[in-house]
This record gives sequence, structure tokens and C-alpha cells, in this order.
Amino acid sequence: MTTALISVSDKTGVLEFAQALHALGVRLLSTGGTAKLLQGAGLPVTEVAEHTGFPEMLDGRVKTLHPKIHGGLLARRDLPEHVAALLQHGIDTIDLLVVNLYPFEATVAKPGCTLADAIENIDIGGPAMVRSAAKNWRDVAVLTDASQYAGVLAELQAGAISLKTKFALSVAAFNRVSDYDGAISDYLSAIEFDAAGADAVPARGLFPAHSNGRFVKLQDLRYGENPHQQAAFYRDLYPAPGSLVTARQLQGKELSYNNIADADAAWECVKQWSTPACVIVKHANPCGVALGGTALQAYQKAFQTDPTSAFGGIIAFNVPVDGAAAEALGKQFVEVLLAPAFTSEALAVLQAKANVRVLQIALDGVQRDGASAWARGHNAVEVKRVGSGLLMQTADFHELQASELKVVTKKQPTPEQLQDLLFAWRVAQYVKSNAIVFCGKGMTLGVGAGQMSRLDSARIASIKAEAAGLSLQGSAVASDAFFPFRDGLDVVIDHGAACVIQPGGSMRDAEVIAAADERGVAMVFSGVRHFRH
Ligand code: 93A
Repeated sequence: MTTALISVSDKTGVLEFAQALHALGVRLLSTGGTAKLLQGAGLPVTEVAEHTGFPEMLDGRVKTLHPKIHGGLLARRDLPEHVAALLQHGIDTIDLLVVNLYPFEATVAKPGCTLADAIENIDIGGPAMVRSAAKNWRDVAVLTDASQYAGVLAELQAGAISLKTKFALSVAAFNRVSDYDGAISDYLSAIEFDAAGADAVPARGLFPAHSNGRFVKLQDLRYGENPHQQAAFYRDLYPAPGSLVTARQLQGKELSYNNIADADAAWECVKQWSTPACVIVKHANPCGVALGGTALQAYQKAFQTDPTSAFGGIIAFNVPVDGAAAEALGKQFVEVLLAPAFTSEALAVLQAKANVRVLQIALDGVQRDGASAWARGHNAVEVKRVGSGLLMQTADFHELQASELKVVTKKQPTPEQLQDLLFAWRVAQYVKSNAIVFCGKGMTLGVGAGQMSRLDSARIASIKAEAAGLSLQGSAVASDAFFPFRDGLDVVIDHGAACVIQPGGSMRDAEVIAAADERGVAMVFSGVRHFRH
């Protein structure tokens, strides 16, 4: 007769599953709390304590850690010596294990969780059984999540659980235990130990002494940045709301590595605004960003910045795309389109462009202006690989307030100029360094990106604006880091800039401020730098 051992903290769906097992003639073994639930529903259940002849003890810390349990899980049914040992010691085989673990992750996520709470929620016996069963996967099926109940039941009802399924269950079980141990290791490694001890809420640093990257594969990619590179796309075990990995692809070709990287850049940038905004990205840089009364207006303005680069661009909106916006977009070549929603008219228009990859991402309120809400939708920590090492940093989500600005010139910016300066500053954060961004009336006019000298970025931004037929007279300019000399500032003023925002902090600030005064422009210091590489 088949025997199942059921021991679960999260009891979702377990009663129905146990009832179905019972109906198939499966004998049920169970631990205290789970046994009570099943017995309460009238199921015949043998408690593990009765089965082993050994009581649960030490506040439940020792429940299933017994040779009668682990022998029954680990014995190979195909080895006569194993079968003989079971007989000799009066151990029954256990063929099905249903375990989910003490809720460690949920416990430490609660504010005010003490070290003692966390430690008490480290499951020992559960993972031990899961590992025993998963190691012996040919003979034992191991279920570690309620989502697996239905599939396994269907196979049992049809006769038996296939080897393929048992192997998949074993892999899932080891992954679960690895994630679980990773969460414990991350939590404990980040604690700055203090003699206040177990009953204190421990101080935890952002960067644990030992780091466990825990990711789940979303898909293999056809290739990486270039066709000779292999690639795959993973998501965080617990993704942030409103992040790219939560996207649903509504139509279009398969996403490529570069599509994903550029879509992320566009999405992270457009999320900054709560009024309708459009961001067009090419090669990881915004080549057009604009605000508008509607999605259509925002797009039309963003497109004007650099129609040449916008060809084959990745286009993101922070508001629903309607039929009018979709019609306008349809006139250009689009690689990827992202928005929190699409009207049915927009989807009908887009269907005619079957190749366009359309991604829908719920914003979940993360785009509201203001650092705390905005930060929720970001990666808390950014990671970059360097030769066999890893650089980690908190994400760059400083939200500059107008009150933090310091006017350093004789000329004060007008309220309208201040608006443009703050807009330009937000865009510059998403432009690769050295970044120089000309803006006016809520749109980018010229973007200079990724140059090794600030002077060249200033020149390129001006050239691009002129190539697009846009006037820079009276424009606002943002520079992601300070001007080391006055030359870069002179270039943007020569082309029409009337006001400038930059961090300040150069040893030649005095020279740069004097140049601004001499040429009659307003300049503000943000006091914050936004390098992006
Ligand atoms: O405290 S434990 O680490 N010691 C054990 O021997 C043990 N055996 C099962 N935790 C143990 N479990 C866990 O108890 C299971 O992983 C499951 O999460 C929980 C189910 O307990 P109950 O059936 O009493 O609600």
C-alpha cells in the first residue's frame, strides 16, 4: 500500500489533496498541526509520533527527525540490502512526501521581526525530509508547493506518477530548499551582531557578508548582445511591482537580449512621471523624451527630438496607449512598445503590425512622483559583473526637489525655466555619461550621450538638435556631472541655452559660474551627480 507523509505549514489546498489521496487508498501519515486538520475533516491519519513511537519534542523542533521517517524515504526499493534493512528494523516505505516549510521568508519580511522570531522559523526537519525524498526521486515523489497537487493527483488517478514528473518534482524540491537556505543565509549574513541578542530586532546592512543570487529563468534567448553570444533572461525570485520582468507580452516577435536591455532603460525612465510621458530609447539611451496632455502628444514631441534615431526604437509610455497614439506610432518602425495598458482600438491598430513586440506592465502606483513610491519599482541593488567579481550598489533613484536647488548665478531661473531644468535633469539620469541634454517646454531638444569628454557631448547634443530642425534658443540644459572647465558651458550657450543645471563641485566652479554670469544665463547646482555607465 502506498504511504504519504504530509507535513505543511501553509495548509492551502492540502485537505482536498489528502481526501483525494485517501480515496485512492493511500495511507496518510502526518505531523501534529497537519494531522489535526485532516482528522478534523474525518480522514484516518496516523500521527508521525505514533508511527515512530517517539513523541514530538522540544516545542516541535524534533518531529520527523527519526530513522523510521528517513529510512522510509531514503531506502532504494531496487536494492535487496536496503529492503532487508527496512524489514529488519520494522521501517515502512514512504512513497509520497508533501512538505512546505516554516514561513521563514514571510517572517523576516515583517517589520519588527526579532532575531528570535527568525530563528524559530528556520525549518530543520522539513528540508531534511525534502532532501531525503528528492535524493531518492525514482522511488519517492516529493511535493513542496500547493501548485503541484493537481498535476500529481491527475497522474495518480490515471495509474502512477511518471519518472519524468518525479524527476521534475525532485529538481523543484532542491530548488526550493536552496532558495530557502539562501534566504536564511542572506538574512543572517546581513546582521550586524549586537549583544542585545536574540530578542532585539537586528540591524541589517544592505549588502550581506555573503551573497546568494537567487533567480528564476524566464526564457532562453536566441543570442546575446551579438549573434555569437549565448544568453538567457532571469528574474529575481521576488520581483518588484511594476518592474520589467512583470511584463506580459501581448503580441510580436520574441524579445531579444538588446530589446530587453533597451526596454528596461525606457521603462525605468518613463516611470518617473505621473503625467503622460513618452520615452524613445535606442542603444540604451533616450533619443526622445517628452511630456504631453495625451499619449499621442507626448509621443509626437518625443519623436521630434531625433526622428533618425527613433527608427527601430523602443517606445515606452506611462499612460495607456489609445487608438490615436497607436496610429501615429504605426507610421514608424518600432521594435518594442511598452505601456501600462492598451485600449482595444490601439490593439486593433497594432495587430496590423504583427512584428511589433507589445509589452503591458502594471504600474501599481510606482510611477507617482516622489522618491519613495518610485523606488519601490526599482531594483534595490544593481549588480555588474567584473572579472570573476561582482559590483553591487543601490540603484540611482535620488529624486531632486526644487527646494534643493542652489542658484549660483546673478540671473535667477524663471518658474518656467525651473520646470524645464528639472525635466532635463530627470532625463539626464537615464543618459549614459557624459550626458548633456537640451530641453524646452517639456521635451528633449538634443541629447549628447556616452562621450569620453563633456565637451564632445555638448557639441553632439547641439548638432543633433540642429539636424532635427529644433531651435535651442532659450533652452534648458542638464549636465549629469560638473563642468570641469568653462568650455562645455560655452558650447551650450553658443547654441542658445538660457539656463543650466549641473551638480557643481568642480575645483573650477568659480570660473564656470563667472562664465555663466558673463554670458547672462541662469545656472543652478543640484548637489547630486548622476553618472551612468
Ligand atoms: O521544527 S522542525 O524543524 N523539526 C521537525 O522535525 C519537523 N518536521 C516537520 N520542523 C519540522 N517540520 C515542519 O513542520 C514541516 O516542514 C512543516 O512546515 C511543519 C508542519 O507542522 P504541523 O503539521 O505541526 O503544522
